[in-house]
Amino acid sequence: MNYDVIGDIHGHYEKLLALLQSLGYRKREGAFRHPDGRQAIFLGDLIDRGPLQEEVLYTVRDMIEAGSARCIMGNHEWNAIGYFTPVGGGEYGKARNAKNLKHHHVFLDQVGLDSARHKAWVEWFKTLPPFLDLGGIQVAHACWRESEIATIRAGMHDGKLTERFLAESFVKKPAPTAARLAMDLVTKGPEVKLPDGKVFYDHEGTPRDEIRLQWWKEEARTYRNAAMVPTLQVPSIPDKALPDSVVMGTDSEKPVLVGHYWLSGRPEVRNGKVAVLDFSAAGHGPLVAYRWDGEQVLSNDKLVAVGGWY
Ligand SMILES: [Mn+2]
Repeated sequence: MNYDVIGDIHGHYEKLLALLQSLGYRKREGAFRHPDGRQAIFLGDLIDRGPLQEEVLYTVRDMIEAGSARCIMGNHEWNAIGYFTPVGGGEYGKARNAKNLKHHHVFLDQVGLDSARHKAWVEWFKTLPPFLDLGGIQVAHACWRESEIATIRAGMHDGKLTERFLAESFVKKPAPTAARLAMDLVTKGPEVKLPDGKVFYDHEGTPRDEIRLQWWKEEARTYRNAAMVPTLQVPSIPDKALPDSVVMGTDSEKPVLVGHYWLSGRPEVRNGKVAVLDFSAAGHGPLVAYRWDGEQVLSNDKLVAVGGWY
């Protein structure tokens, strides 16, 4: 089967419609379908931030039910499950505090906190697998590493996470569970604490002592070369060797396609083996798809970008 792998939508329904149109999908019998039988693969983060989140959810859900799409779980769907799920003592899997509300309130405004629709969408999020092995390629929201994928696979039944694994994935204290560490890596990617008490300032101006890693840069050996930070912040990242515990690259034998990273600039694959398809559709960037037709070396001419500036 050939696939159209689609990056993070974050409620931007107008970009989703434009991209599906441009890829050749047409609405028939209630769902978008491709005349050649291609399947759309959504990389997660359907919700939060954008203006028409339920429209995106209905569109994707209808495609899945029609057999014309599959979708994996992003960190925003995982967080949404936690935000809805009590874990005892008046607490939730994802704390209902101001910081988390800031990232989730547009979704909650649309569905209504603790409403029947809220519950129904959370139940649907639980049906999304955190990764898919599609034969010739593999997809996850942020990173593929065999050990963490194996941990998650062991926590799945009938193609979805078990309630028990999900509950374990919300446990941070006294120490994060294996389920939490695996979900963190696969849906949010690897991070490392900066040495010597150093910090950088993220795009909201918040000081942070941990950096996201451009894990696909197998050759990167220093914090500065590996860091995923705003360009102006690069000089403040130490040009010092990464600790041995940091693993760069992926051990997947097949090409890996992910979203999550809010890239900017002209859409390009990272290399022949890794494509990152999030080019900030949540902001002013385009929604990006990779049209995969069986090749084992990914290439830029298979990318389709619509609905944004770059
Ligand atoms: Mn994400």
